[in-house]
Amino acid sequence: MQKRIVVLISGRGSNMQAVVEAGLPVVAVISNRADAAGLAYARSRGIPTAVVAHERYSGREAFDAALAEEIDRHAPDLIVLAGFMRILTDAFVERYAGRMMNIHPALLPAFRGLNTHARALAAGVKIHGCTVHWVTPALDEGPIIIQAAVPVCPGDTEESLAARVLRQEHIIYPRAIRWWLEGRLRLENGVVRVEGGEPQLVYSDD
Ligand code: NHR
Ligand code: GAR
Repeated sequence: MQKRIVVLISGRGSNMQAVVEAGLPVVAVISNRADAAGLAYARSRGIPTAVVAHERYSGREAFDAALAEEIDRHAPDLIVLAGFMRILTDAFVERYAGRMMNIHPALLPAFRGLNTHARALAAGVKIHGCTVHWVTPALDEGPIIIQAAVPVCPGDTEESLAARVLRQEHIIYPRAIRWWLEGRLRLENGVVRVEGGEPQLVYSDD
């Protein structure tokens, strides 16, 4: 039977757009912000959208309960966090255990959390990138599915570095989701393997 993917966004939604344009079965896009630009793109593609506005709820538990209710209306097999900016409670993550992915704009386990590009520049790292991982209760610590590495170049700004990383995000996120769809992702002792042995690392200086 056809698998169903729900994507959670908070803003621009370019990763969601890359997933949709890859032909993956996105059945709904949900945002915690009514003004998220990505909602207009989803609507233009005829994909059902919903807003669960976090500021209307008294706390994280209440927000997550409302979010779960909206997600479950679409009966997804996979939940894809794509620039989703709210930390999720343990109970929410456990409800969707093994069924929720995130893309993080750094080479985990370096630079968990926010403002990753500014922190990478401040640290003087020469290599940076992005990571698709399974979501676990511990923030940005779930099993790594695929990473893309890019150089940090002399004269880079937060914006130029973010743009170089984002181009790779748009490549590796659809690839990771496609592996899941094909039933090729395995977890062995907390480490993700892809059946068929395709590389789980991409290097690029584009
Ligand atoms: N939730 C859990 N439990 N585990 C993860 O691995 C999660 C998660 C929720 C989101 C994405 C993550 C990222 O890729 C993600 C992974 C938001 C924050 C954050 O601090 C941190 C990491 C991520 C997403 N959010 C602030 C908060 O108080 C709000 C910031 C804002 O609204 O701009 O929730 O980076
Ligand atoms: C992406 O770079 C994504 O990795 C990052 O935000 C951007 C969202 O862009 N995610 C986070 O920082 C999660 N905390 P998009 O809305 O165009 O996909």
